[in-house]
Amino acid sequence: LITSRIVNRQQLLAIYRRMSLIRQYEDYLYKLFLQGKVPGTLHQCQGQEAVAVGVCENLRLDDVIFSTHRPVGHMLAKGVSANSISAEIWGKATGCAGGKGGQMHLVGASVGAMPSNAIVGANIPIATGAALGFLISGSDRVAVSFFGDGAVNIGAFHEGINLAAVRKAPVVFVCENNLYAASTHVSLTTLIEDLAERAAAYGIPGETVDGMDVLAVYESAGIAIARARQGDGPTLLEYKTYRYPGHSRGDPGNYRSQEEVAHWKARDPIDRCRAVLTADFSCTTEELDQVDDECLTEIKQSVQFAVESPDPNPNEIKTSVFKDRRSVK
Ligand SMILES: Cc1ncc(C[n+]2csc(CCOP(=O)(O)OP(=O)(O)O)c2C)c(N)n1
Repeated sequence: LITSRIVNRQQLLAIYRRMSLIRQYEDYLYKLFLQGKVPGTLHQCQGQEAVAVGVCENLRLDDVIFSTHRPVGHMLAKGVSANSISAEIWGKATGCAGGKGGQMHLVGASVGAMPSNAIVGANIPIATGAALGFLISGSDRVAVSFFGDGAVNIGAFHEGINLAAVRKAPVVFVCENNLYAASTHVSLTTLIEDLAERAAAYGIPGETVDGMDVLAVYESAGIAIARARQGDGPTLLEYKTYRYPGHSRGDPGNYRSQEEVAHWKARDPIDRCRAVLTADFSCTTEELDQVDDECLTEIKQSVQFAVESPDPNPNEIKTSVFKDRRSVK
């Protein structure tokens, strides 16, 4: 079997579980959002699960990821608990950023999920900096920067990747090309179709991969991460993917045709993973449905935990906030 060359049954089931957790988390929160129960807006990642999970399944706990304004998938994939994510979204003291960050500022430092950064492209040089730190300290840890197609024309993209390239920093650049930066189609801002071609400009390897196929993501990311770990420097990976919902919850996504959305949904990464598990590893529908049920229970419990958690203490409003030392008496 081709599949068993890449993963065994247990590994693919773990991958399926993570993807199911992410999809159902996002769907459940959207349901609550429509009921007016979620504070703030949400940037959701349904459709993009295979990228987050396929990449993170190759990482060690002490490797680090840097995420974006669309962080839930990356966080759950790296092992941040649903409880701490939900509590953060509800602005509670038990949240992963103490309730001060909200949905765009998730973090899980103990599992290597660095604070997500909502400034487009900003995490690229930050990930490079972390990787340079690993290099200088002689560790074999790896950093991963996730960003969208909207980041590839930001100055920080060029500076960050070039610096990583010349210093052979152990970092993997993961572009989630979901075709749109908010409502702007990628073809309006970038004239090349495969964004990974940009890698040639920095003298590093680049690869464009089907981001709706978790096994293709897992395999390609595995090669890039191993390369970085063994001292061969960075790789630019581009995953062609699609976000099913609009950019944020106020966006119905009407700039996309129904045919286009249907085309991508027909290649759904979770359906495809189920099909492989069934065909190649003889998983039953009941077995996979049970995994889905367990994930949903975990998600519902996390929301319950968030709702019942205490608000942050107002006296702590200034803790963990950057202070300009010149103004501190
Ligand atoms: C530097 C900067 N410019 C603009 C914005 C506003 N903004 C937030 S998300 C976004 C679109 C980002 O698109 P992309 O990078 O492709 O990621 P996606 O939303 O598709 O996941 C924009 C323009 C921002 N946060 N930062």
